[in-house]
Amino acid sequence: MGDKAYILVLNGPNLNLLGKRQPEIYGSRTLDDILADLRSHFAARIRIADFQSNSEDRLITWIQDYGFDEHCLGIVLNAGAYTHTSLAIADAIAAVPAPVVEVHLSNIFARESVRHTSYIAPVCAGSISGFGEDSYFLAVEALLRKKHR
Ligand code: CA2
Repeated sequence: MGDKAYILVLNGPNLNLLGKRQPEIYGSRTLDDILADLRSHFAARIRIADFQSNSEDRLITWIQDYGFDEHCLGIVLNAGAYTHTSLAIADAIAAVPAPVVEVHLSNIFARESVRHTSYIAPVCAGSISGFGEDSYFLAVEALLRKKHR
């Protein structure tokens, strides 16, 4: 694994509010807290880049831009509510060679039925849901295991 290798963590709509609103559902830690822990946990093994946006357009553009980069080992994607609506994000994931792991903090299958459908799950390498911030750690770990790439 060369120095240039990295994993991209993408967070979608409203995840910028983590730790600031509804801690009973999403926990009290901010996205920056989680990303800092993720980076320090994996520091010896892989570099982690990240972006967050509330815009479907920006998420798709990042998937396209980084998903074709040979140094990108994979993308960890929490698409937020776009998970349940966006055929456009699913198309972008299907179009790029980089494996994408779907993550959710909450167990989407234990919530309202509208959240039980994921448009992106069929085109992702795998999905991890319900482990709080550990979902991100498990997704990075999965991407580092070569057989999932
Ligand atoms: O459980 C997850 O990670 C979700 O992707 C979170 C989305 C939700 O629409 C998905 O069904 C499951 C919502 C993210 C909203 O994040 C907030 C964080 C703090 C306060 C308010 C919203």
